[in-house]
Amino acid sequence: QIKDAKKRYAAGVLKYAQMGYWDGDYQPKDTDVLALFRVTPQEGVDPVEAAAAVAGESSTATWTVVWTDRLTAADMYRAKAYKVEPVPGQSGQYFCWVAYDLDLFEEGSIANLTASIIGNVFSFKPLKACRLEDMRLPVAYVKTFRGPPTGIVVERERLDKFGRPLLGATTKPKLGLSGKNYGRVVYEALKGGLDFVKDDENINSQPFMHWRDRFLYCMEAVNKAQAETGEVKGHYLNITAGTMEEMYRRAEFAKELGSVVVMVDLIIGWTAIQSISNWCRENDMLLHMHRAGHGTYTRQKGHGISFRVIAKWLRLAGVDHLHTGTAVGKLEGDPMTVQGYYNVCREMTTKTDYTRGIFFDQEWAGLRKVMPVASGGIHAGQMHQLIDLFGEDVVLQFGGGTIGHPDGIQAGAIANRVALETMILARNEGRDIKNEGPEILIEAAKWCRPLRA
Ligand code: CAP
Ligand code: MG
Repeated sequence: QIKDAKKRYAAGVLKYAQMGYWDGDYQPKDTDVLALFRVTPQEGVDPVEAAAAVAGESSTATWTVVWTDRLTAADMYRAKAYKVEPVPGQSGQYFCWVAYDLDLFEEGSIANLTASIIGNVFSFKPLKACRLEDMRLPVAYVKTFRGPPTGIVVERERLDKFGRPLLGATTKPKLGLSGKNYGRVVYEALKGGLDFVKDDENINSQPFMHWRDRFLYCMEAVNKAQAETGEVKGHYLNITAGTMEEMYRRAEFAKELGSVVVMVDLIIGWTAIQSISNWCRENDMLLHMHRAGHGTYTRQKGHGISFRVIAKWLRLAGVDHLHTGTAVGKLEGDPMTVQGYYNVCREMTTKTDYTRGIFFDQEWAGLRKVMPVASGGIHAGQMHQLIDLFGEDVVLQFGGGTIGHPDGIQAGAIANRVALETMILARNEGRDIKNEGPEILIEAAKWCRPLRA
């Protein structure tokens, strides 16, 4: 591949810069879509040429000049790479900034945006690797999306829960429980003090438990726990299915049963996400987004897409909850980078912050906020760290950390609720929870047996 890229470059085939896809003097317009790529050019490929190639292949270009360019307003439609800088400490990698005219994109369609921005470029021969690090979406474009159907403010009002993170748990084991046993897990966890229980990513409608049974038993558990505790409770009913028609059918049934929330997974695709988001908006339903599969393209630092970009696209597409990582749990994640994802979900203007990986100011233009979800191998003993890192607008989700409690599921939920409320109280009283956290938990464990266990 390297040889071929060199040969093609030498033969003058790869002259994207000359074709007008590089302009070092370009001043991006307020209405431009901006993208920052981390590019690793093949040996012998000039970084500016690589940046121009990215701009070219993600907008109008093909590998050679075509006569039909002259039949369009070609200069306006050509994306422009306008800045290239070596990535500090990473030899052979370059940050490349590219500007796209707004007219290159259809309004309100993530599918259309992504077909350009992550289209051909990621398998392009002159590049060894390519990663989409961040994007600036202009206000004019943001306004063509409807965003989260509910948002944090309205969610808290509907649930009547304020001033603390929400608590959840993923039902375990992931697969194999019958409907009745599954419903018992949900009831125990909600009765013990959780706000939500969650279907796992891979539970849909399998031979051991059909979706209708799951929905019926879960909602029976929700209703019983609500009646007994006097609190609003929910279970994220996973409506992910093989077709859109089937997803709507399951969503309608969830609504009929009185659920406040439905769940889908990132793997259903952008168009399906936007469609179900519209359904949630029309039906006053929260939309919980799990992110199965994201690690296949977000984890490698040199190739793929940063999750901060996925989070931006999902805020536009319109989800209410989004799994955004824990930094302290079982799944990989650097605390600063993960905080950057939380900022994308929760701020009305996401400010440039290089320490958190945010390369552009992003104006959300009134789009509602997304409630981030911390999940994956966390437990009550980390409560101080989680609150210190993520604040109070977050769902803290302890699956194994509830259902794995030695004294049972209700005890697990009590331990989490007591740890949470104790920590919020301590923080509100001005205690330094980051450093005194373990001590605060030990104090509460003196009077709370489930927490002690
Ligand atoms: C968590 C979880 C979630 C992960 C996904 C699991 O269970 O249900 O799928 O949180 O990761 O299957 O691992 P535990 P993320 O609480 O028992 O670990 O939230 O980062 O997308
Ligand atoms: Mg899971």
